[in-house]
Amino acid sequence: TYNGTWKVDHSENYEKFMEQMGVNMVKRKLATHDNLKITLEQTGDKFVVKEASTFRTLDMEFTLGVTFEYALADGTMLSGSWGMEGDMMKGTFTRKDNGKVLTTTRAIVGDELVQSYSYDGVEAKRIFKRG
Ligand code: MYR
Repeated sequence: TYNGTWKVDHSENYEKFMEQMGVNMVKRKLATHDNLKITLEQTGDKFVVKEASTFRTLDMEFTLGVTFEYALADGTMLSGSWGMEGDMMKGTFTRKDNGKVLTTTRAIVGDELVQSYSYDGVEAKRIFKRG
């Protein structure tokens, strides 16, 4: 189950990923220590998400397979949806400013939540522990 609170523990290639996304250096440095915390609560196809970081706090919800909009911390708007492939969450989102696609997955691996990100040929991971 994805339910619970997850705190980022470490990241892989996340700075390169943000660079590819066009995030400037100052914000990348700050984002490296964003203390991202995500609380997920799934009921059937519906997820309630609480996001907290040094940048902001955000409450939102989405339904699997249903398109929604999501603003990144820098204001970049994405539109897309999450789905399930087996036990893995798979998200496909399109940037509204340039039409490019960002894909992301969430999987529970052991006692960690691993989120992968892919954009324009660059991949990254963030690994979360229950908190
Ligand atoms: C959620 O389930 O947490 C809400 C929807 C997430 C949409 C996709 C998130 C991509 C985040 C990419 C971070 C990029 C930073 C430059």
